Amino acid sequence: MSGVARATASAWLLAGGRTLCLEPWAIMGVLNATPDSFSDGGVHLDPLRAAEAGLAMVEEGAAILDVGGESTRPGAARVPVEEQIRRVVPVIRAIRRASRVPISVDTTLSAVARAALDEGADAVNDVAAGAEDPALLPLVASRGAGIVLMHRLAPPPEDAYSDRHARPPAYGDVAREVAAWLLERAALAEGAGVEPPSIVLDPGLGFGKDVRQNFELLARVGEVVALGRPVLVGASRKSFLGAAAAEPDPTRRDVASVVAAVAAWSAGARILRTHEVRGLRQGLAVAAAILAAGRLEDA
Ligand code: HH2
Repeated sequence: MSGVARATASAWLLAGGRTLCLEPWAIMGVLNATPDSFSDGGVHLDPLRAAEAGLAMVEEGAAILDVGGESTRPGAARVPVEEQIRRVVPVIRAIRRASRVPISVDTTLSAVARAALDEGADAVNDVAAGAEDPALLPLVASRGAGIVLMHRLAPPPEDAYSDRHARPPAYGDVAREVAAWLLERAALAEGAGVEPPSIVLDPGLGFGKDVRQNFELLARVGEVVALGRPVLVGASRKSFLGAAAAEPDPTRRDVASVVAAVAAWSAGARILRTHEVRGLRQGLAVAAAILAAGRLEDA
């Protein structure tokens, strides 16, 4: 595990001037208030139970909870604004009653983001990087909220699982193109008034990439880190891991997910999005202990 890229920012600026410490890592626990998410669909439909599950993730080591009301799995139907709000707001409200843990809302729509921020969410996780709703980046700027800008090729109805693309999505050099696109989106976000320390970049594993392209992106995530912004990686339970590990059931891919997240962390990604917090925290802690022991030997 030598040659670790140093993450250049050690904190993420959130709404209200709060910051999320990114060293040595920040685990983002996934809380999907959806009936149809690819691995936890239907698990968190009751808002109080969802909040309890979120708080349990915090106990296990999550530094931030990502609450979503629309599945982004390939082929998923779009969920209307009102329904997304109906799903996410009670969950955020219930978490907020019990805890100050940072919360991001996983949405591409400004109306959903606004409702979530009004309930005390701190950041917006936009898998469209502001490209779907032109009001989203100005909203984030006006609230001083954090923003995740993720790369994807197409919205979910037009996408396919990594192992089911009829032909590889067209990239010349996948890592270079993703990094260049994220740089453009970050400049656009800043142009809309978003503070630079509020911006996190995400290569969007599983979104418009086939199995090989996802692994290449993961292997070269240091090139996204080199852009000088905090980087989030969401590999958890995704189908490209299932393809390598020969595991068709997403809920049985948690070990594969830990290995992928630890690899991303070793390359400098600091926010790791996961459905299963405990195993990831253990994996990261062991990787960090190995690194620290290596440094002692050098001294
Ligand atoms: N992946 C998913 C959803 N949101 N956000 C970011 N920033 N990065 C990701 O990689 C990412 C994301 C897909 O995972 P999940 O939320 O579990 O599934 P679904 O979209 O079916 O709800």
